[in-house]
Amino acid sequence: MKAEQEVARATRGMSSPKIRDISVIECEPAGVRLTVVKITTDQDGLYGYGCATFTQRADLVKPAVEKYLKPFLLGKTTDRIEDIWQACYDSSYWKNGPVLNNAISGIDQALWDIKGRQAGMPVYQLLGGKVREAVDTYAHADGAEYADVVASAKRYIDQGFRNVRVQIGVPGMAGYGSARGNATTHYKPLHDKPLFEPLAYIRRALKLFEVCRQELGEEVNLLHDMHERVSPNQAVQFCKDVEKFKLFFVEDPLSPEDIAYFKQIRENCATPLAMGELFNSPHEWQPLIEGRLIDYIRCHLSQVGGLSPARKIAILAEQYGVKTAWHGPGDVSPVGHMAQITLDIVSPNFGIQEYSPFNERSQAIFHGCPQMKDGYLWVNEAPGWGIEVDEKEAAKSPFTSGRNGLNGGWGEIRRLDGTVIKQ
Ligand code: GCO
Ligand code: MG
Repeated sequence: MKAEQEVARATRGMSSPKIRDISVIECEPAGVRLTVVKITTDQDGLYGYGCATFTQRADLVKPAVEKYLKPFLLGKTTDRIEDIWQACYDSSYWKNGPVLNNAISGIDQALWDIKGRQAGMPVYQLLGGKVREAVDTYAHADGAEYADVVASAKRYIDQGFRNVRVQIGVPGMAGYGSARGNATTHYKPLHDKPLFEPLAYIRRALKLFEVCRQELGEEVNLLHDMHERVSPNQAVQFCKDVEKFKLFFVEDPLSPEDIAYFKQIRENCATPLAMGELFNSPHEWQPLIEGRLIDYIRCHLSQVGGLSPARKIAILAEQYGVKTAWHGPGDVSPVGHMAQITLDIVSPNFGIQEYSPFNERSQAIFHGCPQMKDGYLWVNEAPGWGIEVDEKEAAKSPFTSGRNGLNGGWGEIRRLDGTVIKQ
């Protein structure tokens, strides 16, 4: 190592690095748009990465970072993570929206990465160190038919997973989380868009849990994502009806607009409830946690503004006996996954972590992805997030306009009569 580099490394942590540049890395490994913010400091070789992925409106996050946060932050010290978070949050006056929160998350997580690299420690050490060895996860089992879901779940159980989310296709319909299948149906929708009817889905899902318990036994933990597809009263009934299957949790039975109905679900059953991936504002998670109306808070870290606010949510939840189950789909970058498993490993009230495998393209771009073994994710032990982004590889997988030409935006799903439903 060159002498100057040694000096630079030795003096890190003593002097205050200043933000010299902020750039946005965009890539689309295997069809999923990922956005990562890079902060470079005035200290030799000291930089950091943060996840700012909002796949459905990905193109808007970059200008939010480059046109607004970058000029605001250039020259500021990286020492003050919380102070920077507060200043960015307030500087738009109107706030708590997904684009701006993601932009702030990119900055926030990059600053934590820098802090870890300065200290020569993984970020979990800066948050107090591990309270467990590794992070228990759940995998996604799905299929067009019951037998396909069971086979898919068995494959994960054989790999060592103790927890499996099960989703079944609804013939002729655009259900969430599984293939649609080729079954012919009698439906005659009054439109040519993807179709969904809540009651058809509910019947399939209830039967699925019965089949899964028969075929997979009692020991495996089963989870299910309703993806806010039914009416509030249907959600109350559904949660009541599935109580007997002893699910690990039912996720998103209600949409964020309908969270007041959680009270009714609670009054009717003890089915464990998870909610939060769509939340952007404290007004959404506070009442559910304080009212003990859910069992698992599962915000999407970058949608709430990064590691700093998510850590506060975890601590708030701990006070009320609510556990964490951070949102971990494919549309979180490996940097974002490291941020959430960092929280998992330091939080006493960790519940479970959603797992999405890091595909080959993603691993070519992001070096140092967390390792999966027997259903457990292991944090990277290198300083910061322990992840290096290969920008040349990232450039080989640029954003595309997507299969539907909507740049990552989702199309519409309609009921038989043409009414748009929540996705
Ligand atoms: C989940 C989610 C995802 C989201 C996706 C949106 O629980 O994993 O519901 O599958 O739909 O992240 O882009
Ligand atoms: Mg979900």
